[in-house]
Amino acid sequence: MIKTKLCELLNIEYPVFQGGMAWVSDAYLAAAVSEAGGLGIIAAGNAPADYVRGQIQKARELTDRQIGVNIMLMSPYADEVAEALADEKVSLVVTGAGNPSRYMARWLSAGAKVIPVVASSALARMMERSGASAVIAEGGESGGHIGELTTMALVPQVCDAVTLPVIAAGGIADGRGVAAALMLGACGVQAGTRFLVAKECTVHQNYKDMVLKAKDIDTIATGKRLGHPVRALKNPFSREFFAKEYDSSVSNEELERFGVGALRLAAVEGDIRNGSFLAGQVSGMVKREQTAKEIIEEMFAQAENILNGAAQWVR
Ligand code: TUI
Repeated sequence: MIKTKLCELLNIEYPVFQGGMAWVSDAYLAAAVSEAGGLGIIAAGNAPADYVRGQIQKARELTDRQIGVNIMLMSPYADEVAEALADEKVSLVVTGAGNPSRYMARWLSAGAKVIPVVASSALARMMERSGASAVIAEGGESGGHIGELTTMALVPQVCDAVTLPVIAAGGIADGRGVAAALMLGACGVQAGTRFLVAKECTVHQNYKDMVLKAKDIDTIATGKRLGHPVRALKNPFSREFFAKEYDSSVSNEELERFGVGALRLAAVEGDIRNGSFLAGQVSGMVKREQTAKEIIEEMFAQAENILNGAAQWVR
């Protein structure tokens, strides 16, 4: 059994978070992951507060276990979602894609634990001072909005920068990734792409099939020119975005407009040409649709095996 301080902090059996994926991580997936002993997370993404409230209520009907909610700070609805999370007494708030300082006091006074995603040790330190319970150090191998550093470089530096528990994210899809993350100093992991193909995940089947068929080199990071790089599977949409980005005759406004609605097209419509299929570099090693329980149990059995065998290398 693998037990870390994250298990105690959050009263979970396995130190694993299911990543809050916009348009993908709904109440059904989050409840399945929490029921399986991990920490399920609902993603607010770019949705308004009413949608988020609905998902929280649904999740509370599906499970008595704790569920987190991920607030995407670049969302135009971030203010109203932040207030809704306090109002709904969400016990665990995960933040992404920005600095959540302006909301921290409100969430903490509502009794929430706050676990921000950080892409640098500077933000990790700031979050420690602001009262975060832990931080998620997410490397650029991950799907979706990404920072500059890789997981391998970021996690140990964040571990050195703070005394808080650190959760590693980006590039982790199986027990090897879990074991490696623990060796880097993390006390848990967050996985998105692997849970995207969970049987309980309600995303369009075409999205799952694209991940299941992907090879190691099948993701691409676009949007660097706009200041918010995003990793997605290669398809006509992401290739065209990439081409436009390097075309100086295309304005930033035109580029922004081109991306609007593409996440919904991928997740809801399964539009394999025009959708933006956010997924991590580990897509190439995600080969099977399994239940959330199977995914977690397999990941941690493998990690335990590896860690048990590791002493063979030490003389
Ligand atoms: O947030 C994510 N991944 C996401 S959000 C998302 S929705 C979206 N849609 C279209 C365009 C952009 C986003 C899809 N995937 N991951 C967490 C994450 N947070 N990765 C990197 C960061 C981050 C970056 C900078 C967190 C904090 C930060 O701080 C900046 C600052 O102001 O200090």
